[in-house]
Amino acid sequence: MKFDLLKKDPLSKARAGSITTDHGIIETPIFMPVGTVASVKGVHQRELKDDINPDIILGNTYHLYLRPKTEILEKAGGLHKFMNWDRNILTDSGGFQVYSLSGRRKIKEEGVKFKSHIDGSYHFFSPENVMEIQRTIGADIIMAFDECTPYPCDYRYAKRSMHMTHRWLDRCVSHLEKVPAKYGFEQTLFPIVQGSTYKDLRAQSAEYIAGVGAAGNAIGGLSVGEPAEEMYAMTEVVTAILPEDKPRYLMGVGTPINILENIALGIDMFDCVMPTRNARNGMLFTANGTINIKNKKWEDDFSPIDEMGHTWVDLDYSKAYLRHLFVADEYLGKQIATIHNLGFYMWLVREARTQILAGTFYAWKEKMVKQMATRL
Ligand code: PRF
Repeated sequence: MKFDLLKKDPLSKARAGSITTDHGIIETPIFMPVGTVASVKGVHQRELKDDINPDIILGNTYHLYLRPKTEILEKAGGLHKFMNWDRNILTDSGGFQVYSLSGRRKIKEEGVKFKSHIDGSYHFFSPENVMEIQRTIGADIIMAFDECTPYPCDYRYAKRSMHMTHRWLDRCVSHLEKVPAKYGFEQTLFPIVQGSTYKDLRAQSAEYIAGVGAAGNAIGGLSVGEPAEEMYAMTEVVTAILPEDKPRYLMGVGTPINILENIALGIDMFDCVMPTRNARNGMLFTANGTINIKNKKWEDDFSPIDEMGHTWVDLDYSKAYLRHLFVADEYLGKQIATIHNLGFYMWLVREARTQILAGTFYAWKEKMVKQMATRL
């Protein structure tokens, strides 16, 4: 994997760059649509490619390991082939889903014993077996096994957990060297900074992670319920320490405003279920604010979903029609809303990149943040 830093914004820490992997180029800043179970919910691969056009999508080790199971992915020749997606994929390690989704779980130095949210069966994740599972899934970028601390989290727990995440990282790195990639292309491991909402821990963790010298680095443990200002403060501490010549990925973030603010703080990569999940609940993101399409006020509004027309659905369908689909609980409503929201998120990060390259990012970001805070 190679990262080229193309331009730095003069008024903020925003950067435009480009990552090259065996599955192509990822232009940064980037938003990665979430395809948890080998499917970006409600979107065909053809729509994903032709209409939304991301350079990279995300999958989840936790879910894929439980279903369809690692063995099936191996037989398929890896996740790219299984799901018919020939561009980049990143898999999260399970270091978050185990805590947020599984039933009972027990965290020890050795790893985490957890209960499947699907059938209640017991399983065990360790830094070693998570590296092996991610080798078999076969994503281009794979994540270290970490513990994502909850919010709030007391200092003693956060510190102990951070040190364990660092030890787990060392185990990930040494085990990965022993297990070769399976499908003829390179896989790159990203370590994850933790440290809850404590500046000194965040700085310590960032120093440790930077010392590993990975090709890219991630920040975890944020957007778990803390106020946005606290998240930004942590991002700022960490991006000041992580190497400038490597991409930085802020995990599970966030709203369109969170994304622009974190780009301004030096983040290059984002993922979040928000555009897809909120779409299924009838919430649409636009440059002028958010829309609840189920609201009665749209009943006879025959204007296009979004005049900006980032994807064809925005211009081809009216708000009144989309509202009707939601009220009637038609699948198509969720599909259209998902394409709209993903199209909007992709536009947002691409426009941010264009503005960074033009040297006009900061003023644009300030304007957009104000505009997008509106509820329409
Ligand atoms: N760790 C991992 N995945 C994650 C997170 C984390 O801390 C988060 C936190 N927002 C989202 N996804 N492994």
